[in-house]
Amino acid sequence: MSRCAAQKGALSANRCAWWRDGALATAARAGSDARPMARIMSGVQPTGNLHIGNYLGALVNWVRLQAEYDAFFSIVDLHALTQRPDPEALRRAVREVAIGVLASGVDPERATVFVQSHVPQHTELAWVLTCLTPLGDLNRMTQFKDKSQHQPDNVNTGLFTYPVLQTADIVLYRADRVPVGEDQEQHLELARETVRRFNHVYGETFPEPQVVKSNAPRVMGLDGESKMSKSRNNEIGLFETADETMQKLRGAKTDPARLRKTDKGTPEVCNIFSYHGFFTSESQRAEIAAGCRSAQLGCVDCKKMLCQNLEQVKGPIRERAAELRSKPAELDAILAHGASRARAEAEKTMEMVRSRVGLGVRA
Ligand code: AQP
Repeated sequence: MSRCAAQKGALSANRCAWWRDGALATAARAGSDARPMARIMSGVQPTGNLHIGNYLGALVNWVRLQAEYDAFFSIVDLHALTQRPDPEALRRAVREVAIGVLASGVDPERATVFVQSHVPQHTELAWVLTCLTPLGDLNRMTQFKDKSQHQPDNVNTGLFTYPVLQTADIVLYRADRVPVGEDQEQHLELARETVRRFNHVYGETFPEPQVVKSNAPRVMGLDGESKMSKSRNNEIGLFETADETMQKLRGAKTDPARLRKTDKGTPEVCNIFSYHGFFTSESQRAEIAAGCRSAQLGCVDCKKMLCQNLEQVKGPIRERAAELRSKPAELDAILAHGASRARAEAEKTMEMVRSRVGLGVRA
Protein backbone atom coordinates (compact mmCIF):
# COMPACT_ATOMS: atom_id res chain seq x y z
CA MET A 1 0.00 0.00 0.00
CA SER A 2 1.37 3.45 -0.86
CA ARG A 3 2.19 5.86 1.96
CA CYS A 4 -0.58 8.06 0.65
CA ALA A 5 -3.18 5.33 0.93
CA ALA A 6 -1.85 4.08 4.25
CA GLN A 7 -1.83 7.47 5.93
CA LYS A 8 -5.06 8.75 4.56
CA GLY A 9 -7.03 5.52 4.85
CA ALA A 10 -10.32 7.30 5.45
CA LEU A 11 -10.02 9.50 2.38
CA SER A 12 -11.45 8.41 -0.91
CA ALA A 13 -9.16 7.13 -3.65
CA ASN A 14 -10.13 10.14 -5.78
CA ARG A 15 -9.10 12.67 -3.16
CA CYS A 16 -5.84 10.82 -2.69
CA ALA A 17 -5.17 10.93 -6.43
CA TRP A 18 -5.91 14.65 -6.41
CA TRP A 19 -3.24 15.28 -3.78
CA ARG A 20 -0.76 13.06 -5.56
CA ASP A 21 -1.35 14.66 -8.94
CA GLY A 22 -1.09 18.16 -7.49
CA ALA A 23 2.16 17.36 -5.75
CA LEU A 24 3.59 15.67 -8.82
CA ALA A 25 2.71 18.66 -10.97
CA THR A 26 4.38 21.00 -8.46
CA ALA A 27 7.43 18.76 -8.32
CA ALA A 28 7.68 18.61 -12.09
CA ARG A 29 7.44 22.40 -12.36
CA ALA A 30 10.12 22.83 -9.75
CA GLY A 31 12.36 20.19 -11.30
CA SER A 32 12.37 18.33 -7.97
CA ASP A 33 11.65 14.70 -7.19
CA ALA A 34 8.18 13.19 -7.49
CA ARG A 35 6.36 13.09 -4.16
CA PRO A 36 3.20 11.29 -3.20
CA MET A 37 1.82 14.15 -1.04
CA ALA A 38 2.19 17.91 -1.02
CA ARG A 39 4.53 18.98 1.77
CA ILE A 40 4.34 21.47 4.62
CA MET A 41 7.11 22.75 6.87
CA SER A 42 6.84 24.81 10.02
CA GLY A 43 8.88 25.49 13.13
CA VAL A 44 8.69 26.71 16.68
CA GLN A 45 11.48 28.30 18.70
CA PRO A 46 12.57 26.81 22.01
CA THR A 47 12.80 30.25 23.60
CA GLY A 48 10.62 29.51 26.62
CA ASN A 49 7.38 27.86 27.56
CA LEU A 50 4.81 27.28 24.84
CA HIS A 51 1.75 29.45 25.27
CA ILE A 52 -1.79 29.51 23.97
CA GLY A 53 -0.70 31.87 21.15
CA ASN A 54 1.65 29.16 19.84
CA TYR A 55 -1.08 26.58 20.40
CA LEU A 56 -3.86 28.46 18.58
CA GLY A 57 -1.62 30.13 16.00
CA ALA A 58 0.46 27.10 15.09
CA LEU A 59 -0.06 23.77 16.86
CA VAL A 60 -3.79 23.40 16.21
CA ASN A 61 -3.05 23.87 12.53
CA TRP A 62 -0.17 21.41 12.61
CA VAL A 63 -2.39 18.71 14.09
CA ARG A 64 -5.03 19.32 11.42
CA LEU A 65 -2.58 19.50 8.53
CA GLN A 66 -0.56 16.40 9.40
CA ALA A 67 -3.44 14.30 8.07
CA GLU A 68 -3.42 16.03 4.71
CA TYR A 69 0.24 16.73 4.03
CA ASP A 70 3.67 15.22 4.30
CA ALA A 71 4.51 17.35 7.32
CA PHE A 72 7.90 18.47 8.65
CA PHE A 73 7.79 20.17 12.05
CA SER A 74 10.95 21.47 13.64
CA ILE A 75 12.08 22.77 17.02
CA VAL A 76 14.26 25.54 15.66
CA ASP A 77 17.03 25.80 18.24
CA LEU A 78 19.44 27.59 15.86
CA HIS A 79 16.95 30.46 15.69
CA ALA A 80 16.76 30.52 19.48
CA LEU A 81 20.51 31.22 19.65
CA THR A 82 19.73 34.76 18.46
CA GLN A 83 18.49 35.39 22.01
CA ARG A 84 21.75 34.06 23.54
CA PRO A 85 20.04 31.63 25.91
CA ASP A 86 21.76 29.88 28.78
CA PRO A 87 23.01 26.57 27.27
CA GLU A 88 21.30 24.33 29.83
CA ALA A 89 18.08 26.33 29.57
CA LEU A 90 18.15 25.92 25.79
CA ARG A 91 18.63 22.16 26.01
CA ARG A 92 15.74 21.96 28.47
CA ALA A 93 13.53 24.19 26.32
CA VAL A 94 14.16 22.03 23.24
CA ARG A 95 12.79 19.01 25.10
CA GLU A 96 9.89 20.90 26.65
CA VAL A 97 8.82 22.38 23.32
CA ALA A 98 9.08 18.97 21.66
CA ILE A 99 6.93 17.56 24.46
CA GLY A 100 4.42 20.38 23.94
CA VAL A 101 4.23 19.72 20.21
CA LEU A 102 3.61 16.01 20.74
CA ALA A 103 1.24 16.49 23.69
CA SER A 104 -0.84 18.89 21.57
CA GLY A 105 -1.54 16.05 19.14
CA VAL A 106 1.25 16.06 16.55
CA ASP A 107 1.77 12.40 15.73
CA PRO A 108 5.38 11.38 15.02
CA GLU A 109 4.10 8.41 13.03
CA ARG A 110 2.56 10.83 10.55
CA ALA A 111 4.72 13.93 10.76
CA THR A 112 8.50 14.27 10.80
CA VAL A 113 9.30 15.96 14.13
CA PHE A 114 12.92 16.98 14.59
CA VAL A 115 15.36 19.45 16.12
CA GLN A 116 16.80 21.91 13.59
CA SER A 117 20.44 21.64 14.72
CA HIS A 118 20.31 17.85 14.23
CA VAL A 119 20.21 18.57 10.48
CA PRO A 120 23.36 20.53 9.60
CA GLN A 121 22.14 21.20 6.05
CA HIS A 122 19.99 24.05 7.43
CA THR A 123 23.05 26.23 8.04
CA GLU A 124 24.72 25.19 4.80
CA LEU A 125 21.72 26.21 2.72
CA ALA A 126 21.25 29.36 4.80
CA TRP A 127 24.73 30.52 3.70
CA VAL A 128 23.98 29.89 0.02
CA LEU A 129 20.76 31.90 0.37
CA THR A 130 22.47 34.65 2.38
CA CYS A 131 24.68 35.26 -0.63
CA LEU A 132 21.55 35.76 -2.75
CA THR A 133 19.65 38.06 -0.40
CA PRO A 134 19.97 41.83 -0.86
CA LEU A 135 20.69 43.75 2.34
CA GLY A 136 17.78 46.07 1.58
CA ASP A 137 15.28 43.18 1.75
CA LEU A 138 16.39 42.28 5.28
CA ASN A 139 16.37 45.95 6.31
CA ARG A 140 12.62 46.04 5.71
CA MET A 141 11.80 43.22 8.13
CA THR A 142 9.65 44.54 10.96
CA GLN A 143 10.41 41.61 13.29
CA PHE A 144 14.09 42.62 13.27
CA LYS A 145 13.11 46.13 14.30
CA ASP A 146 10.80 44.81 17.06
CA LYS A 147 13.33 42.34 18.39
CA SER A 148 16.15 44.91 18.29
CA GLN A 149 14.06 47.16 20.50
CA HIS A 150 13.17 44.27 22.75
CA GLN A 151 16.81 43.16 23.23
CA PRO A 152 18.87 46.37 22.65
CA ASP A 153 21.96 44.87 24.30
CA ASN A 154 22.06 41.95 21.89
CA VAL A 155 21.31 43.14 18.36
CA ASN A 156 23.35 40.40 16.70
CA THR A 157 23.78 39.52 13.03
CA GLY A 158 21.79 36.31 13.50
CA LEU A 159 18.78 38.39 14.44
CA PHE A 160 19.18 40.29 11.18
CA THR A 161 19.64 37.22 8.95
CA TYR A 162 17.00 35.19 10.85
CA PRO A 163 14.58 35.27 7.86
CA VAL A 164 17.26 33.77 5.60
CA LEU A 165 17.70 30.79 7.93
CA GLN A 166 13.92 30.55 8.07
CA THR A 167 13.82 30.44 4.26
CA ALA A 168 16.42 27.67 4.32
CA ASP A 169 14.28 25.75 6.84
CA ILE A 170 11.39 25.79 4.39
CA VAL A 171 13.07 25.22 1.05
CA LEU A 172 15.43 22.55 2.37
CA TYR A 173 12.37 20.29 2.38
CA ARG A 174 11.01 21.80 -0.85
CA ALA A 175 7.84 22.60 1.08
CA ASP A 176 4.75 23.59 -0.89
CA ARG A 177 2.98 25.24 2.04
CA VAL A 178 3.92 26.86 5.34
CA PRO A 179 1.46 27.31 8.20
CA VAL A 180 2.37 30.46 10.17
CA GLY A 181 0.82 33.18 12.28
CA GLU A 182 0.38 36.75 11.08
CA ASP A 183 3.72 37.74 12.67
CA GLN A 184 5.59 35.55 10.18
CA GLU A 185 3.87 36.55 6.94
CA GLN A 186 6.49 39.14 5.98
CA HIS A 187 9.22 36.51 6.38
CA LEU A 188 7.25 34.17 4.17
CA GLU A 189 7.04 36.80 1.46
CA LEU A 190 10.82 37.16 1.65
CA ALA A 191 11.16 33.36 1.37
CA ARG A 192 9.02 33.37 -1.77
CA GLU A 193 11.10 36.15 -3.25
CA THR A 194 14.31 34.26 -2.48
CA VAL A 195 12.92 31.14 -4.15
CA ARG A 196 12.07 33.16 -7.26
CA ARG A 197 15.55 34.66 -7.28
CA PHE A 198 17.26 31.28 -6.83
CA ASN A 199 15.14 29.67 -9.56
CA HIS A 200 15.83 32.61 -11.88
CA VAL A 201 19.60 32.53 -11.34
CA TYR A 202 20.20 28.77 -11.13
CA GLY A 203 17.18 27.22 -12.83
CA GLU A 204 13.91 25.85 -11.42
CA THR A 205 14.83 24.20 -8.13
CA PHE A 206 12.34 25.01 -5.39
CA PRO A 207 8.55 25.29 -5.31
CA GLU A 208 7.31 28.72 -4.16
CA PRO A 209 5.92 28.10 -0.67
CA GLN A 210 2.37 29.29 -0.01
CA VAL A 211 1.14 30.51 3.38
CA VAL A 212 -1.49 28.48 5.20
CA LYS A 213 -3.25 31.03 7.39
CA SER A 214 -4.18 30.12 10.90
CA ASN A 215 -7.61 30.65 12.47
CA ALA A 216 -5.92 32.61 15.24
CA PRO A 217 -3.31 34.64 13.39
CA ARG A 218 -2.49 36.97 16.30
CA VAL A 219 -3.35 36.15 19.90
CA MET A 220 -2.71 39.13 22.16
CA GLY A 221 -0.69 38.87 25.36
CA LEU A 222 -2.15 39.33 28.85
CA ASP A 223 -0.83 42.90 28.82
CA GLY A 224 -3.31 43.57 26.01
CA GLU A 225 -0.61 45.58 24.23
CA SER A 226 1.53 43.19 22.20
CA LYS A 227 1.14 39.71 20.79
CA MET A 228 1.51 36.88 23.25
CA SER A 229 5.19 35.92 23.29
CA LYS A 230 7.34 33.45 25.16
CA SER A 231 9.89 36.14 25.91
CA ARG A 232 7.60 39.02 26.94
CA ASN A 233 6.20 37.65 30.15
CA ASN A 234 2.65 38.18 28.90
CA GLU A 235 1.70 34.59 28.19
CA ILE A 236 -0.81 31.98 29.31
CA GLY A 237 1.41 28.90 29.34
CA LEU A 238 0.18 25.71 27.73
CA PHE A 239 1.36 23.59 30.68
CA GLU A 240 0.10 25.92 33.42
CA THR A 241 -2.34 24.55 36.00
CA ALA A 242 -5.74 26.19 36.38
CA ASP A 243 -4.55 27.87 39.61
CA GLU A 244 -1.48 29.31 37.92
CA THR A 245 -3.57 30.61 35.04
CA MET A 246 -6.16 32.16 37.36
CA GLN A 247 -3.37 33.90 39.25
CA LYS A 248 -2.25 35.54 36.00
CA LEU A 249 -5.77 36.29 34.81
CA ARG A 250 -6.59 38.14 38.05
CA GLY A 251 -4.05 40.82 37.20
CA ALA A 252 -4.86 40.94 33.48
CA LYS A 253 -6.37 44.05 31.89
CA THR A 254 -10.05 44.06 30.91
CA ASP A 255 -12.27 46.80 29.49
CA PRO A 256 -10.81 50.00 31.07
CA ALA A 257 -14.36 51.34 31.52
CA ARG A 258 -15.07 48.65 34.13
CA LEU A 259 -13.35 50.12 37.16
CA ARG A 260 -16.07 48.81 39.50
CA LYS A 261 -18.28 45.73 39.12
CA THR A 262 -21.27 48.04 38.67
CA ASP A 263 -19.71 49.76 35.64
CA LYS A 264 -21.18 48.58 32.35
CA GLY A 265 -18.66 47.25 29.82
CA THR A 266 -18.08 46.63 26.12
CA PRO A 267 -16.94 43.04 25.53
CA GLU A 268 -15.57 43.85 22.07
CA VAL A 269 -12.79 46.01 23.57
CA CYS A 270 -11.90 43.52 26.31
CA ASN A 271 -8.80 41.37 25.84
CA ILE A 272 -10.18 38.65 28.11
CA PHE A 273 -13.32 38.44 26.00
CA SER A 274 -11.10 37.94 22.94
CA TYR A 275 -9.73 34.75 24.57
CA HIS A 276 -13.31 33.56 25.14
CA GLY A 277 -13.58 33.68 21.34
CA PHE A 278 -11.20 30.71 21.16
CA PHE A 279 -12.20 28.62 24.16
CA THR A 280 -15.85 29.32 24.99
CA SER A 281 -19.05 28.07 23.37
CA GLU A 282 -21.15 30.54 21.42
CA SER A 283 -24.02 30.36 23.89
CA GLN A 284 -21.80 31.01 26.91
CA ARG A 285 -20.11 33.86 25.05
CA ALA A 286 -23.49 35.45 24.42
CA GLU A 287 -24.31 35.16 28.16
CA ILE A 288 -20.96 36.71 29.11
CA ALA A 289 -21.37 39.55 26.63
CA ALA A 290 -24.86 40.35 27.93
CA GLY A 291 -23.65 40.17 31.56
CA CYS A 292 -20.74 42.50 30.81
CA ARG A 293 -22.90 45.06 29.01
CA SER A 294 -25.46 45.12 31.83
CA ALA A 295 -22.84 44.90 34.63
CA GLN A 296 -24.57 41.75 35.92
CA LEU A 297 -21.34 39.81 35.49
CA GLY A 298 -18.09 40.97 37.08
CA CYS A 299 -14.67 40.69 35.44
CA VAL A 300 -13.45 38.16 38.03
CA ASP A 301 -16.35 35.81 37.26
CA CYS A 302 -15.75 36.25 33.54
CA LYS A 303 -12.08 35.33 34.11
CA LYS A 304 -13.06 32.27 36.17
CA MET A 305 -15.22 31.01 33.30
CA LEU A 306 -12.33 31.51 30.89
CA CYS A 307 -9.99 29.66 33.23
CA GLN A 308 -12.38 26.69 33.38
CA ASN A 309 -12.73 26.56 29.62
CA LEU A 310 -8.98 26.88 29.12
CA GLU A 311 -8.50 23.98 31.49
CA GLN A 312 -10.63 21.76 29.22
CA VAL A 313 -7.90 22.19 26.61
CA LYS A 314 -4.79 22.52 28.78
CA GLY A 315 -5.65 19.72 31.25
CA PRO A 316 -5.35 16.81 28.79
CA ILE A 317 -2.26 18.39 27.16
CA ARG A 318 -0.62 18.72 30.58
CA GLU A 319 -1.36 15.06 31.33
CA ARG A 320 0.11 13.83 28.04
CA ALA A 321 3.13 16.07 28.59
CA ALA A 322 3.71 14.59 32.06
CA GLU A 323 3.64 11.11 30.57
CA LEU A 324 6.13 12.04 27.84
CA ARG A 325 8.40 13.66 30.42
CA SER A 326 8.46 10.41 32.35
CA LYS A 327 9.81 8.54 29.29
CA PRO A 328 12.88 10.51 28.15
CA ALA A 329 14.23 7.61 26.05
CA GLU A 330 11.00 7.57 24.05
CA LEU A 331 11.31 11.28 23.31
CA ASP A 332 14.96 10.80 22.28
CA ALA A 333 13.92 8.01 19.90
CA ILE A 334 11.14 10.12 18.33
CA LEU A 335 13.52 13.03 17.74
CA ALA A 336 16.31 10.77 16.44
CA HIS A 337 13.92 9.14 13.99
CA GLY A 338 12.64 12.55 12.85
CA ALA A 339 16.17 13.90 12.38
CA SER A 340 17.20 10.87 10.36
CA ARG A 341 14.29 11.32 7.93
CA ALA A 342 14.80 15.09 7.78
CA ARG A 343 18.55 14.67 7.07
CA ALA A 344 17.84 12.28 4.21
CA GLU A 345 15.44 14.76 2.58
CA ALA A 346 17.73 17.71 3.31
CA GLU A 347 20.71 15.98 1.74
CA LYS A 348 18.72 15.30 -1.47
CA THR A 349 18.07 19.04 -1.72
CA MET A 350 21.64 20.00 -0.93
CA GLU A 351 23.05 17.67 -3.59
CA MET A 352 20.90 19.52 -6.10
CA VAL A 353 21.79 22.95 -4.68
CA ARG A 354 25.54 22.30 -4.53
CA SER A 355 25.51 21.10 -8.10
CA ARG A 356 23.51 24.12 -9.33
CA VAL A 357 25.53 26.80 -7.58
CA GLY A 358 28.90 25.25 -8.50
CA LEU A 359 30.04 23.68 -5.24
CA GLY A 360 31.72 20.29 -5.12
CA VAL A 361 32.41 17.93 -7.97
CA ARG A 362 29.76 17.85 -10.66
CA ALA A 363 28.20 14.42 -11.13
N1 AQP B 1 0.64 35.47 19.81
C1 AQP B 1 0.58 34.65 18.79
N2 AQP B 1 -0.58 34.50 18.09
C2 AQP B 1 -0.67 33.64 17.05
N3 AQP B 1 0.36 32.87 16.64
C3 AQP B 1 1.53 32.98 17.30
N4 AQP B 1 2.73 32.38 17.14
C4 AQP B 1 3.59 32.84 18.07
N5 AQP B 1 2.99 33.74 18.84
C5 AQP B 1 1.70 33.86 18.40
C6 AQP B 1 3.01 31.38 16.13
O1 AQP B 1 3.64 30.28 16.77
C7 AQP B 1 4.57 29.70 15.87
C8 AQP B 1 5.88 29.51 16.56
O2 AQP B 1 6.41 30.77 16.89
P1 AQP B 1 7.94 30.90 17.24
O3 AQP B 1 8.22 30.21 18.49
O4 AQP B 1 8.75 30.43 16.12
O5 AQP B 1 8.30 32.40 17.28
P2 AQP B 1 7.53 33.64 17.68
O6 AQP B 1 6.44 33.96 16.71
O7 AQP B 1 8.56 34.70 17.84
O8 AQP B 1 6.88 33.18 19.04
P3 AQP B 1 7.01 33.88 20.40
O9 AQP B 1 6.22 33.12 21.38
O10 AQP B 1 6.68 35.33 20.25
O11 AQP B 1 8.53 33.65 20.75
P4 AQP B 1 9.63 34.67 21.14
O12 AQP B 1 9.13 35.39 22.36
O13 AQP B 1 10.81 33.84 21.44
O14 AQP B 1 9.85 35.60 20.00
C9 AQP B 1 4.67 30.61 14.65
O15 AQP B 1 3.92 30.03 13.59
C10 AQP B 1 4.04 31.87 15.11
O16 AQP B 1 3.40 32.56 14.05
